[in-house]
Order: sequence, then structure tokens, then C-alpha cells
Amino acid sequence: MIELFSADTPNGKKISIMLEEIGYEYKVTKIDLGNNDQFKAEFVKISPFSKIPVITDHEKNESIFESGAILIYLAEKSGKFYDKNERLKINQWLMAQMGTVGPMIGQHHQFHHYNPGKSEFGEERYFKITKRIYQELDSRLKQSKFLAGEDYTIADIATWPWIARHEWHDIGLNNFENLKRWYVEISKREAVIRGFQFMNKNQLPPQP
Ligand SMILES: N[C@@H](CCC(=O)N[C@@H](CS)C(=O)NCC(=O)O)C(=O)O
Repeated sequence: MIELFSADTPNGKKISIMLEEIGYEYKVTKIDLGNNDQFKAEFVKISPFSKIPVITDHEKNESIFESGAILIYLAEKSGKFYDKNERLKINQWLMAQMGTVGPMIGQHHQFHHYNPGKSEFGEERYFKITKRIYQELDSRLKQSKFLAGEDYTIADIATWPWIARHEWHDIGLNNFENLKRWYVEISKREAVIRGFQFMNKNQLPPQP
């Protein structure tokens, strides 16, 4: 049994989607970030930077933090979405999500969605960077069906929940034909819908 410590955010959804995709039984333990649950001593023991998501694999008595590391762990354990022959490509797109897509779009959420009007510089900077990321992903998806090649992998699972916040971004997913095609196709996968709803059964992936 896997226990998923999480919150209803793009980083949190990466792991519920993966667990649904590989068909593992899992239990969700909610970490209420607004209530500072992430700083409680018990949680910090398994999450040194006080961040969700974390999983505990109770079968092995092993806890894993950092969503990219969790995806790799679950992919290796299940033998899914992480083809041994394609790992060099998958790792690059996964690391690009971890180092660029998530952190930059996360800042766009902070300045544009949660705190508009507080910093013109921050709003402009992350709006521009997010637009660039849309363009860069669109270019990649013009040449390739999925991010790392012909197959759906953990790189797509890591990236998709960030684009699922497209309504907050005000960039216009409809203007990016290839990114939209990829987004819509993944949003129709049953496991993705179940994983997306892991904390709120009424949510559906927003369609462009
Ligand atoms: N690089 C980390 C980022 C995780 C992250 O930023 N989690 C946020 C929620 S999406 C969090 O737990 N924030 C709480 C805090 O920093 O206090 C990962 O991918 O796991």
C-alpha cells in the first residue's frame, strides 16, 4: 500500500495521476498547506523541505520526497511509462519540468493569479516566461507526439498538471495547436481524470 501525502496542487496531482495510471492501491493523507501542516515535525521527517508530495511505500517502509524522484520510483517499481531504452530522453523532459516548467509557472500563479497588482515586475516577468514555455512546449510537440517521443511517459505526467491550470495563465492554450492537442488527448485518459479528482470529485480537467 502506498500512502500519498499531498495537497490539491499541480505537484500533488502528478502523483495521484501516476498512481491511477499504474493501478496501485493508495491512501491519500491530506497536508493542509494553509494550516502549515507541512511544517509539523512528523511530516518534516519525511519531507526535509516541508513540501508535498511525498509517498510512503509501506511494503518497503520507505518514504520518498520530490515529485520527480517519486515518479521515477513508481515507474521503476511498476515497469510503466519509463522505457529503459528511452530514459535519456525521458529524463531530460522530466528534469525540464522539475527545473523550469513547474518553478516558473508556479511564480506566474503567485504574481498573476494570487497576488495581482502587487508587483508589476513580477507579473510581467513570469507572464513572459510562461508564454515562452507554452511556445517551447508547442514546438517540441510539433515534432513529437509526446514530450519524450512517441510514447506517453512520466515526463508527460509531470508536465500535464501544470498546463491543466491554463485558465489561470491567460496565455490562451487555443493559440498553441500542438500543446493543445497533447493537453486534450491526455485530459481524456480515465486514469488522468481520476487522478485529477483525487481531492475533489467534482473537478474535471478544464478544456480549452
Ligand atoms: N520540487 C518539489 C516542489 C514541491 C512544491 O513546491 N510543493 C508545494 C505545493 S505545490 C508545497 O508543498 N509548498 C509548501 C511550502 O513550501 O510551504 C516537487 O516537485 O516535489
